[in-house]
Amino acid sequence: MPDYRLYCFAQSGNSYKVALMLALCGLDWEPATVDFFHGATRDPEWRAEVNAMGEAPVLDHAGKRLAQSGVILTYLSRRTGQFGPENEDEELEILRWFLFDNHKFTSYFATHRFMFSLAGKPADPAVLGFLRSRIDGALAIVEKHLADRPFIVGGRPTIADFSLAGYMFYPIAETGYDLAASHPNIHAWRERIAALPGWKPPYDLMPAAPPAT
Ligand SMILES: N[C@@H](CCC(=O)N[C@@H](CS)C(=O)NCC(=O)O)C(=O)O
Repeated sequence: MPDYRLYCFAQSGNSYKVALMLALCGLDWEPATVDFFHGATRDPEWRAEVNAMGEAPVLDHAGKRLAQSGVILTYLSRRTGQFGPENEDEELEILRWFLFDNHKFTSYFATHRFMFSLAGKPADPAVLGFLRSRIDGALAIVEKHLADRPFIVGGRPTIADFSLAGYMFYPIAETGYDLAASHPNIHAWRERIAALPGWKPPYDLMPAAPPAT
């Protein structure tokens, strides 16, 4: 049995953050697919047994069960000694970007993508418009940050990159964002991440959940 078990699904960029870390660290892991589009994370039994917060990803390792991608990334970097901070300043900087990512970057980008292409029903244009305005603001902040540095923290790839990049590798038809055309620094950064040994895109790392019906 593999050392790590990740409750995940390929459409989940939050899961991809962790799957990518597991792959880049060369760890022995297996996915446990979450049937997200048919309500798995809202099922009271799933919440009681797997994650009371009703979210993927969840990682099982050595008798521990961990949720929240930022917590899991921190745990894995501590366990492996890879992609973590080298001092307290970097630790705080990574935490700062995790919080920004979870609140402003991933959250709006993922919600927009879900409504835009995955929900299985037409989205309200006003809601999409609002989300796009929030996303554009967050993308601009990351674009500027990456203007004069190769990675988010410390000049080398860290778990901060894997958090922020969670939704950066999905097809344009899914996200509605052509980042290569609109955000050259973000595009160059994701190319640097994609060049890391062991990198794979989300649909090659995790099984897809059956789509909404
Ligand atoms: N902050 C959480 C977000 C996790 C999250 O929102 N996961 C989505 C899938 S990508 C989910 O399970 N959502 C369930 C729901 O909102 O009902 C993390 O970083 O792990």
